[in-house]
Amino acid sequence: MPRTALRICPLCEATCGLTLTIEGTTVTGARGDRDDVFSRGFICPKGAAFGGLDADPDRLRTPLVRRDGRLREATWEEAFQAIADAVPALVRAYGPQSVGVVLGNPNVHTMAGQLYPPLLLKALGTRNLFTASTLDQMPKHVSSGLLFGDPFAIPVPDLDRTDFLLLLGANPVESNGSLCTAPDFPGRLKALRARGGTLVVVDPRRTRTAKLADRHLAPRPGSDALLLAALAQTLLAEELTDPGVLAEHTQGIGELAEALGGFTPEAVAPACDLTAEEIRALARDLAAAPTAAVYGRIGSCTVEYGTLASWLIDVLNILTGNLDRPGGALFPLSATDRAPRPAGPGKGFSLGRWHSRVSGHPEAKAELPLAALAEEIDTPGEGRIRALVSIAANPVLSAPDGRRLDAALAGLDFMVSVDPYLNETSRHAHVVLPPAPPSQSAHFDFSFNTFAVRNQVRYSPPAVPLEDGRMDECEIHARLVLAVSGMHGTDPGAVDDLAIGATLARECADPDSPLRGQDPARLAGLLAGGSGPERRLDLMLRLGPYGDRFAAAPGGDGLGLDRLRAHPHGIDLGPLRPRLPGLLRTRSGRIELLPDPIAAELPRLRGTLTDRPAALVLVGRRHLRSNNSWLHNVPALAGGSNRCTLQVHPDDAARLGLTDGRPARITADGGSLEVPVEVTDTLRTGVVSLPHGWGHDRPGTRLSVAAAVPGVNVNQLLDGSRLDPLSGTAVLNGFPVELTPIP
Ligand SMILES: Nc1nc2c(c(=O)[nH]1)N[C@H]1C(S)=C(S)[C@@H](COP(=O)(O)OP(=O)(O)OC[C@H]3O[C@@H](n4cnc5c(=O)[nH]c(N)nc54)[C@H](O)[C@@H]3O)O[C@H]1N2
Ligand SMILES: Nc1nc2c(c(=O)[nH]1)N[C@H]1C(S)=C(S)[C@@H](COP(=O)(O)OP(=O)(O)OC[C@H]3O[C@@H](n4cnc5c(=O)[nH]c(N)nc54)[C@H](O)[C@@H]3O)O[C@H]1N2
Ligand code: SF4
Ligand SMILES: [Mo]
Repeated sequence: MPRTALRICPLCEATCGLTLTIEGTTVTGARGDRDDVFSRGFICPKGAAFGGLDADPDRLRTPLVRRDGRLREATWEEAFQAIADAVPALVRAYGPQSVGVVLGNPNVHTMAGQLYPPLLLKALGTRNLFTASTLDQMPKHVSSGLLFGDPFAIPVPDLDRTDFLLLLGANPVESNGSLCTAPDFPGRLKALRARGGTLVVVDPRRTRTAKLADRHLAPRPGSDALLLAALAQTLLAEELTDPGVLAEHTQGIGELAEALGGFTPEAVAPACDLTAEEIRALARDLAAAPTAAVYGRIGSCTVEYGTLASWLIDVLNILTGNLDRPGGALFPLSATDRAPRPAGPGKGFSLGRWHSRVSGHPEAKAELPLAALAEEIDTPGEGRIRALVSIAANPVLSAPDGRRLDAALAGLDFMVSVDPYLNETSRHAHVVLPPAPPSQSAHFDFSFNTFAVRNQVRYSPPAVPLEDGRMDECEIHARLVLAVSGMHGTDPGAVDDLAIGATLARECADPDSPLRGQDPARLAGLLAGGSGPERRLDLMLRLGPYGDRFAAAPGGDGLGLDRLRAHPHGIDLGPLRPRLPGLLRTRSGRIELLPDPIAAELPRLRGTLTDRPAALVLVGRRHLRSNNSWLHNVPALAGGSNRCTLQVHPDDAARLGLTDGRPARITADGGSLEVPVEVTDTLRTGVVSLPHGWGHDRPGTRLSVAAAVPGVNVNQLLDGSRLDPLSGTAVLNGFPVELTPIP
C-alpha cells in the first residue's frame, strides 16, 4: 500500500511543502501539501520531479576513493581514513592556508550545510573560503553589512501587502524567487496586480515576469546602479523623500544628496539607454505609492557595480520610508535567529580584513572570490592551496574559466568532494562522500526562513528510513570535521555535543540572556531530538525569538522541536513586523546611509557615464525546470524548451548574419564557444543570452542523461578578472562578447 509523507522541497528558495507518495522505500509521486502553512499546496515542475531526482540511478551509493589514479568504490571507513591520512599531514607540512574550502549552493538547502561548515572551517583554521555567494548575492551582504552593520540583515519585499513593487534583475516566474522566500511567487505577483498594485520590472529581457508587469524597462545590462542612482537623485532633488520614523535612526542623508548630485536622469539616460522622462516618472511613482518595495536579484548583483546597486535599492527603500514598514521591505524574524537584543551601537562591518594571496582581493564576510580559486591553486609560492574540501559545489561549471579550474583541481595534492554525483568538479576528488538522497534526510530551512515573506517554521523528518550502506549528510560532515582534525574514529555525536556545549556555555555566561547563571550541562540534558542535528535544532529553536527558553513551566507555547514536530504542516508565526532599530549593529547604532567604501566607489561609477558601451553584451537566464548545474540528469526535467541556446534579437541576427537553429561562434575574455542560435525578440538589441550550468561533456563523470545533451559552459567566456570590487562577486551579466556565424 502506498503511503504519504511530508517533505519540504530543497530544490529552490521557495521551500514548498510537498506530499510525497511512497511505495516501499521509493518516492513515486509528489504533490503540493495543501495544509502547509506557507506554501498552501503550491508546487512547480521541479518539486513534482522529486521522486525522479531522489531515485536517479546515477546518484552515487557508496564513497569513492582514488587508488592508482582511479576513483573506486570504497567503504565509509576507508574514505574517512584516507582523509585522516592526508589532510592533517598537509596542514602540518604547509600550514592551514594550504587547505581551501568551497561551499556550493545546495548547502543552503540542507541541514548539514548550515550546521557543520562553520565547525569545519574552525577545525581547519583556513581563511581560504570560497562560496557560491561570490557568484551570487555577496553584493547584498556587503551593502547590508555597511548600511545596517549586519551582512545578514537583508530586507525582503512585503509581497503580499505592498502597493508597488519595483523588481530589478530578477525573474521569479522562472526562478521562484531568491533572497525572498515566497512559495508561489508568480501567484503573489498576480495578486498584487489584482488588488490594484503596480509591478514594474527592469530587465534587458522581456521575461515571463516582465510579461506580468504594468511597466517593463529594458535598460542596457550593467547599468542598474546608474538607473537607481538617478531615481534616488530625483527623489532628493524634487524633495520627494519621506523617510518618516526612519529619519531618527539614519545618518548621512545630506551627504548622500551631495554624493548623488551628478546622477541626474538626464546624465544617466544615455548609458542606461532609457529616457530621462521614464526615469523621472518612475521615481515619482515610487514616491507617490502608499507603500512600495524595491527588490533586486541576480541581474543587479552579478555585475560590475553590484554592491552599489544593492546599496541603492535599500537607499530607495529608506528615502521613501518603506524600509521596515508593512507593505515595504521588512526584515524577517526567523525561529532560529538569535533572539533580539537591546538596540545600541555594535561592532560594525569591515571589508578587507585580509586579502587573497595572488591578486590581493579583499575578503568580504570572511570569503574570497570564487573566481580567484584557480589562481590560488595553480600559482606557485608559499601559501598555495594544495588541498581542497568541496561541499555541494560544481565550480568547474558555475564559476568563471572552468577550463583553468579543471586543470588546477587536477593538480591538487588532495581533494574531498561531498556530493551525490560524480560530475565535472567531483571527478577530480581523491575522496567523494555521497550524501543520502533527500527522501532519507531531515530538512529544516535555517537560511531561507530568514528571507521569508511571512514568519513561519516547518520541519521535515526523513520521509524514508536511511537505506543500508547510506550515510546521512550530517554524519558525513561531522565525520569530516573529525577526520581533518586528527580525531578520526571519535563518535561523530561528539561534534554536535561540542557545538551544543559551546552555545549553552556562552548563553549561560551572557548577562543579557534569560539563561544567565544556569548550568549548561543540565540544559543540554533537556534537549529533545533523536540525533545530534535534531538536538542542535531544538537548542536553536528554544533560544530563538519564539523559543521556550527552557522555561520550567510546561504547557507554555514557546517553541521547541517537540512542539514543531506536533505541527507537521508547520507553524505560522505571523506577518513580517518592523524590527528597527533593534537589529542595527553599526558602530553608530544608526543606519549609515553613505558608508565610506561606497562613497569611494561613486566616482568610478560616475566615470562610466562617458564610457562607450560595448556593441554586444551577454546576460544569463534561468529555466523553470533547471537548477544551476545539477538538474540536467533528470529525464522529466530535461529537453523541451530547457535548452542551452544563445538567444539573439532578430535585428542583431540580421546584422551579424545569424540564422535561427544554426550554430554561431561566441567569443569573450576567457575563450570561445560554438552554440546554436535561437532568434527571439524577447531580448533588447545589443544583448544575447546564454544559460549557465551546462557543458556536461567532460570525461570521467557519471551523468548519463546530462552527458547526452551536454550544452556549453557559458562561464568559459570569462577569465575571472571581471569582479564587483567591493564584494569580489564575479561579473556574470553584461560582459562584452563577439559573435560570428559558423558557415
Ligand atoms: N554564468 C552564470 N554563472 C552562474 C550563475 C549565473 O546566473 N550565470 N549563477 C550563480 C549562482 S546564483 C549560483 S548559486 C552558483 C551555483 O553554483 P554551485 O554552488 O557550484 O552549485 P550548483 O551548480 O547548483 O552545483 C551543486 C552541486 O551540489 C551537488 N548537490 C546537490 N544536492 C546536494 C546535497 O544535498 N548535498 C551535497 N553535498 N551536494 C549536493 C550537485 O551534485 C552539484 O555538484 O552558480 C553561479 N554561476
Ligand atoms: N528554475 C530555476 N530556479 C532557480 C535557479 C535555477 O537555476 N533555475 N537558481 C536558483 C539560484 S541559485 C538563484 S541565485 C536564484 C536567482 O533568481 P533570479 O535572480 O530571479 O534569477 P534569474 O532568472 O537569473 O534572473 C535574473 C534576471 O536578470 C536579468 N539581467 C541580466 N543582467 C541584468 C542587468 O544588468 N540588469 C537588470 N536589471 N537585469 C539583468 C536577466 O535577464 C534575468 O532575467 O534562482 C534560484 N532558482
Ligand atoms: S517552487 Fe521551488 S520549492 Fe517549490 S516545488 Fe518548485 S523547486 Fe520546489
Ligand atoms: Mo544562487
